Amino acid sequence: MEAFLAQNPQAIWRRLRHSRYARESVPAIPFFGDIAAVRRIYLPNLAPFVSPHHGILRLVPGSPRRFPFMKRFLFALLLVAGVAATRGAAATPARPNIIFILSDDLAQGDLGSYGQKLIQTPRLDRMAREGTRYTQAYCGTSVCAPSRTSLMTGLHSGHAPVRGNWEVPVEGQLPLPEKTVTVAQILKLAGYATMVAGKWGMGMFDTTGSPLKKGFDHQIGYNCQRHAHSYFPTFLYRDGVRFDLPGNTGKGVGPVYAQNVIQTDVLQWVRAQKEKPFFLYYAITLPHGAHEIDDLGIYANKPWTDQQKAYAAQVTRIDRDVGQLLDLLAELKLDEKTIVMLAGDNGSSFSPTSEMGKLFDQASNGLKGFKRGLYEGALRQAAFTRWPGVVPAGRVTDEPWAFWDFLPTAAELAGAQLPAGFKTDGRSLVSFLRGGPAPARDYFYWELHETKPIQAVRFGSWKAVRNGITQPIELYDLTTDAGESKNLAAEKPDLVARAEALMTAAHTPDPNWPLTGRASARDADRAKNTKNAKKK
Ligand SMILES: [Ca+2]
Repeated sequence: MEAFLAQNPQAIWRRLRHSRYARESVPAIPFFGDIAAVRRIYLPNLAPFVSPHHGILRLVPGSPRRFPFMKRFLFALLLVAGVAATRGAAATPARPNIIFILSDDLAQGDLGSYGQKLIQTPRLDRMAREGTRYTQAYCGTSVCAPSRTSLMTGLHSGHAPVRGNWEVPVEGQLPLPEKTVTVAQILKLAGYATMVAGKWGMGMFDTTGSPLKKGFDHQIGYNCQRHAHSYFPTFLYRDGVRFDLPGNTGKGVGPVYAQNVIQTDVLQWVRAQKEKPFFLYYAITLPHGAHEIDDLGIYANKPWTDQQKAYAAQVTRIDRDVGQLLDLLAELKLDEKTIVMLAGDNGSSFSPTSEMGKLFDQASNGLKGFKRGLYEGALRQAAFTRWPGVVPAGRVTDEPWAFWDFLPTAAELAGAQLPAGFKTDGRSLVSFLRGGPAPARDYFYWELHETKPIQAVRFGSWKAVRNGITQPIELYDLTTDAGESKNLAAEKPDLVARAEALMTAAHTPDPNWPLTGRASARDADRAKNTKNAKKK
């Protein structure tokens, strides 16, 4: 093989040089091995014809493409790729740009690719077709702050420092502790430029949970989740510094739509990234309530309520804005250097019998439950990944993964070192993203501290839910009953015992998050916030 590597490229190059040239390039070849080895051994001879990006080999326009030559050429490339892969695949990381778009409360059933008919999402549907769509992608847990904490920290909600929405006076949420490491810190250390846009919700700027202390170079948008309930707020933050949105009152529609300000900043920042790979965490606040928008667009004359029109317009605005971002990647020729993942942060926020649920029939997309619960409708996300040439296009998979897998996935893609002693509950999805099977694991675990603490665990196709520590464990077989309608607990006591043991093992006790009720400090903060709200 060494002889082949040393000599055959020369022979191929000679033949290519004397063949006819075509204007179009041929499709890219995903490359799974050591790109540095290919560059070193192969490209010096074939540089005019091969454009190497991170993990991709593509013939450049003008390459010869007559079939007999091309067939041999591609064959030789694949051989080299295979040889290089066996020479130490992990030696040089691909280091793509990484974009994670997290929509607040977007549900599977909101999108055309999951069956929505009334709300238009052509660009997101195309994104799903151009990549892989997941039917069993699980959020961290089914409300904002703990779900995002799981995404950022690689920890499930039995280990994470934030396991519920805890508002801290006068603005912001319970901060991530100083010692908690985020994916942004890991990527920043690995040389990535980092940005967070939209809503943060894991600590104000003067706390240990500030995004600027958690690995982000640049920030635009809201910090506090409550502040983000207004789409026409009086101010936003850029790099932790407050700036006004003139004319807005924070009460209903005003002149400046916050998402427009945020989107403009995101596009500018991406355009400016030339030196380093980048990580963009785009936590879009739409379509969470309040359902406010600056333009109802194609829904203005629909025979729907104002809230229904605004909600549909919010979802379609996500579609437009994500489309603009994807268009920018294409313009900057970053398509094949950039992995884009998109997900909702929890299931639909609506009951199927609500004003939205009834019209759009999207609330749980055939599943049971919605936001603030732990049934599948609360946990399964609208989610897809696009990375042309690497992530298979048109793949739809029902293999499960969860938000806490993102950190180890991003770290592997970036070739980043994890800090000594760092522990994650996640598994790297890199092989799964590229078309392989999802990583094996013993179980997925969730807890949620809203009105009363609740827990759920999935092991294999079994799903167990406990709606309170004093409540009985319910057991469902997801292979035959994804809608969790038939509780099999009485028939399967051994599996119930196993579920209980997993729930116990997965929950690390934390004084902030007792399974028996609410922490008194949290109640005290809530009382202060209520008092402040009355004063206003
Ligand atoms: Ca949410």
